[in-house]
Amino acid sequence: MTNPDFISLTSYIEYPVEEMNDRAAMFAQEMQRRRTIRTFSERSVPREIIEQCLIAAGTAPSGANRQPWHFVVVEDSQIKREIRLAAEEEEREFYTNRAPQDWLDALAPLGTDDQKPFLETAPYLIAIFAEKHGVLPDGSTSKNYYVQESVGIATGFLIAALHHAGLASLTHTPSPMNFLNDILKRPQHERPFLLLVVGYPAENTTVPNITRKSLQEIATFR
Ligand code: IYR
Repeated sequence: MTNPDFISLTSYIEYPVEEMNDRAAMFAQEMQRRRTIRTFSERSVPREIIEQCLIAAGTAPSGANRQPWHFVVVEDSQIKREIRLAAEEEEREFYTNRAPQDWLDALAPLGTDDQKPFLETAPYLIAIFAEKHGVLPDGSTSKNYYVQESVGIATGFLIAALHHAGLASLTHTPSPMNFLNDILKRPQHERPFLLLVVGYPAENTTVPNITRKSLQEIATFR
């Protein structure tokens, strides 16, 4: 067994309880403002902002610290077009044949369909890949643990970071999305997890008139 290497925790900050209360409430309020949008402006966004948000995403905890995620940031309009065409093909199949009626009923309040123009209008598409296993420098493979959970948490951090920075996003999950491996030239041991559409809302963007569950509905204290 190798000796674990520990260093002193210097980054932790304890706030007085009152300040903690304020911070918790402020953050909850800030997150309450977040809405998923489906109409994006073509306005460009400096790449540095996306880079910082990705650094924040990369701080997510992960199984055995394997950090089994890879983010492909797409800015190129030709690649966006390819992604849109492939995604719309899958979505056409989904909406006309694959989706059972109960799923279509559940989606009705969101007003979604097989048209995905935002895949071309938004300045960034961030394709998030989950690494089913790692690859060591000698080419051999290493096991990853809790991959779905880890990548899900990192994606949550990313969505929160983008919102915090003042950008809007859409979690888009064309299914299946193996076409992302081909278009983005990612190896087969990386599984497309989610496609995040990022940018400014288009002018006069509307969102579904839906609500969030209350604290009482989502939490139990005992
Ligand atoms: N992937 C399809 C369908 C879809 C599924 C769920 I669950 C949503 O919350 C929204 C859409 C699409 O993107 O249209």
